[in-house]
Order: sequence, then C-alpha cells, then structure tokens
Amino acid sequence: MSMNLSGKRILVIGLGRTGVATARFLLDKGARVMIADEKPVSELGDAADVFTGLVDVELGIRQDDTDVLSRTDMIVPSPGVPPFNTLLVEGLRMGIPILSELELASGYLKKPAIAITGTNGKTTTTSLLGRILEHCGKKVFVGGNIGNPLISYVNGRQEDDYAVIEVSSFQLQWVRNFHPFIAMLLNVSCDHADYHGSFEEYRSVKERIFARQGEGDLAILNADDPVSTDLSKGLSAEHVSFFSSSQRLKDGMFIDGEFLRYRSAGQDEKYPIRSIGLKGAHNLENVMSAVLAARMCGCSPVEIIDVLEGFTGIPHRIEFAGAVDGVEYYNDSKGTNVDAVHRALESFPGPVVLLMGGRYKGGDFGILAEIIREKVKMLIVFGEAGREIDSIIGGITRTEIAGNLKNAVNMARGNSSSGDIVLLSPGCSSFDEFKNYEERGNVFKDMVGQMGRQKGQGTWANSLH
Ligand code: UMA
Repeated sequence: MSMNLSGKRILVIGLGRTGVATARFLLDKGARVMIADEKPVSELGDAADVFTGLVDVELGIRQDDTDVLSRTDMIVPSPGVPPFNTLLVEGLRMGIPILSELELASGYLKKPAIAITGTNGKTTTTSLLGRILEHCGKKVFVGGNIGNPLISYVNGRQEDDYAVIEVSSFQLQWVRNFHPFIAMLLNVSCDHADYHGSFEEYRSVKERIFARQGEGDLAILNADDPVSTDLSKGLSAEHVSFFSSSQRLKDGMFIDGEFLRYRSAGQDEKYPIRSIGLKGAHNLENVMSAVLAARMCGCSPVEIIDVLEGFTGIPHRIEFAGAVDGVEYYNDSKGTNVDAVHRALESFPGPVVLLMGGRYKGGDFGILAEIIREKVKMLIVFGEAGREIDSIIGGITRTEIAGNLKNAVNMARGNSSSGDIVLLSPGCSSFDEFKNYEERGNVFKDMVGQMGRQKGQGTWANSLH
C-alpha cells in the first residue's frame, strides 16, 4: 500500500546502502528526513555528503538521542540495526510506526515480487532464478540483500515483468504487508540468533515472507528442513511446493539418481545433474528451488536446462574452482569477514582444509572455533594476519602457517585426499598481497586449473574467471 509521505517526518536509522537509497526515495516523495547513525557524520563520507545542506534533511542524530522521537511520524531502520537499538525500542513503545525498507518499497512495487530467503544459498538462488527468467524472455529486476535495495527500484519506472528479491531475516524484521507472489524459504539454521534474540524469533521472522500470500501464489519450502515442514501447515498460499535432497516426493522436486526430478499433478520432468554447472551438493537445493519458481513463471524445462548448464555460480563466492584427485576446491575469496567464513563452512559437510588469511580488518575469529572443530581437518593460515589467526584459533585443529596464498594452496594440495574439500575463505581482506579479492580468487582458480591440467584431469568451471 503506497502512502502519502509528503510533509511526513521520517527517521532513517543507518546511512549505509539502504539508508542512502531510502532517504533519497523519501525526499523524492516530499518527506522530511532525519538521519541517525552510530557513526559521527564526519565518518560517513560520501553517504553524508549527498545529504549535507539539504533543507529537508537533518543529519547527525545520535543513537541515544530519543528526543528526536517526539517529532517523528515513522521510522525506517536499516537491516543491520538490531531490534534492541534504543531508538527502535523507544519508538515502538511510543507507538511510532516502524517499517523496514522492504516493507516501504513493497507498497510502491507495481510488479509481482519473487522473494527468496533462508540462512544459506539466497544469493546463488536469486541470481540463478534471475538468469533463467531472463533467458526465457522475461524482464527482471534482481535485487534486495544481494546488493541493490528494492527502494531504489520502486523509485524508477518499473518496466520489468518480475522483481526477484533476495530477502534477509533482517529485512523481514519490520515487515507487515509484504506480499510476494512466489516466496521461498531455502533453509533455516541458527544463524543471526544474536540479532533476533532467539531461534524462535528468527523463525517467526522468516515466516513473515509467506504471511500475506493467497490465491494464485506459490510457497516453496525445503521438505528436509523440520522448521519448514512445520511452517508449511499454516500457509495461506494457494500452491505449496517442496524440494528435497533426501526424500522421493510425490509432489515436488527431488534427487532421483542422476536427475533432479519434478513431479506434480500431470507433470513428470527430469533435469540431468551431470549438466548442472553449479557444483556441490548444497547447490542442488538452490537449483531445485529456482526451477520450481521458474516453472511457475512459465519457463520451459528446455530453457531452464540451458541456463543450468552455463551458470557456475557467483564468482568468488563459494565458487567451485575444480576437482583434482577427488578433492574439490572452492574459491570464497569474497569471504573477507569472519561471518562469511562461518557461512562457507556451513555449506560443506566436511572434511575441509581451510585457507584463511590476508590483511586483518576486524572481527572475532573466536566465533569460528566450534565449526572448525566440527568440520576442518586442517587450517592453513597465510599472509599478514596468518600468525594472529593462528594465535586465536590455531590450537583447535591441525594448523600450519604458510607465508602467502600460493604456498597455502600447495600445502593444501599435499595434505588433502579424495573426498576432502579445499576451501579458500580468507576472513580477511586481500590488500596485503593482491589488488583486490577478485585478483586473489583468480590466482587461486588458476592454480587449481593448472593442477588439473598437469594431471590431465579435473572438472573445473567452464570459464575460470
Ligand atoms: N548502523 C547504525 N546502528 C546500528 C547498525 C548500523 O547506525 O546498530 C549504521 C552503520 O554505521 C552504517 C549503516 O548503519 O552506516 C549500515 O547499515 P546496514 O548494516 O543495514 O548495511 P547497508 O549498507 O544498508 O546494507 C544492507 C545489508 N546489510 C546488512 O543486512 C547488514 C546488505 O546485505 C544489503 O546488500 C544492502 O542493505 C542492500 O539491501 C549485506 C549482508 O551482509 C550483503 N547481509 C546479511 C547477509 O547476507 O547475511 C544479512
């Protein structure tokens, strides 16, 4: 539901990507915008420069400056602002409407939304589905948590057939009327419990993606995920589809030997796994959910298979780099913080030989202790931060220090055996050794490619970069 924002006094909390786009949108709609950020204005750089001096903007509100609330009509928090933020807690108590950017934007969205959420795999599924829809002749906007907020899209002409949106649980926190025509929940694990307070709360936030669905809508869920099957009992969507990696479903999509098989009333389709460019067992679930959505949008199996063959993932993000001697190598060079390393490790059952290092840029390596104990058979640290990482988490599993990335890769090769995963997920920036994370990832992929060629074997991504 779009609303009349003209003359309204709106408090935007957080001036990152979301905050900047939201403030722009609100100004366009004639609102007065107040901007709060935990950082002082002098540290906000370009983001603050954009709004400095504008008559309808008040910058520099502090997080504990609750006085501002007495002149606030509505609050739009950025996704990274936790619900226990003082302005939010107090605003809620005072009965001021709080809307996430997603909620605000969806009121102005004129095209059907396809929303994808889940703990892992969102970005891959969102991009894959976007590609499939484009390939079968649809015009699509692909955005949300993946990088470009929906609010900047609804400010434009909206000429697409669909808006494919990656939605994080943070963005769902302050959602009430968001109504995607297709909603997907890939999986739910205990991630982000610190932000949402408890697992129950996290789960109820995820549920909101389905809450407004009804006639003609489709909900897609993971049949192997107990939270999802439990959730599915209360859904209001007309159609509900499941996918599964471990069960044969009468109605839904599942793994059947060499194929992904989709069975539904009057339909029985097979998609050869061999020809799917995305590697790794965890990716098959992402593929199945994208296929279910694409079928709903009218894409044919032939068109879908075309894209599945060519799509090898998002570069540098848990990207399959090749397999040599039964060892699979994954490039997660974009994983430059501790959370990203955690997420990458969650994607693999183990055993993993993990390569971490580069230039330290903050974060607590200690939070990796448990997952390293569970899944990592060997940790190889490299670069400037190598010793520091070793001193914090080095004792948990066998750990070696390699001077640079190349040494680390060679060491990994010498210490891995068939069935292992070698994962470059540095948890640090690349600037000690490389121009950027792309260059670091490309060096890694080139080395894996060379190993495969030397051995005259290896199935590596069609185009390495
Ligand atoms: N800030 C405060 N108070 C706080 C927290 C943050 O004032 O308590 C300020 C920071 O000082 C900073 C700004 O808020 O100036 C940053 O806001 P933000 O953290 O919400 O980040 P954005 O730049 O708006 O980016 C967000 C998403 N980030 C998060 O959810 C943390 C981006 O997802 C998303 O691409 C972008 O909106 C556009 O939709 C990133 C992400 O890591 C990739 N997402 C998480 C994930 O994928 O797991 C959820």
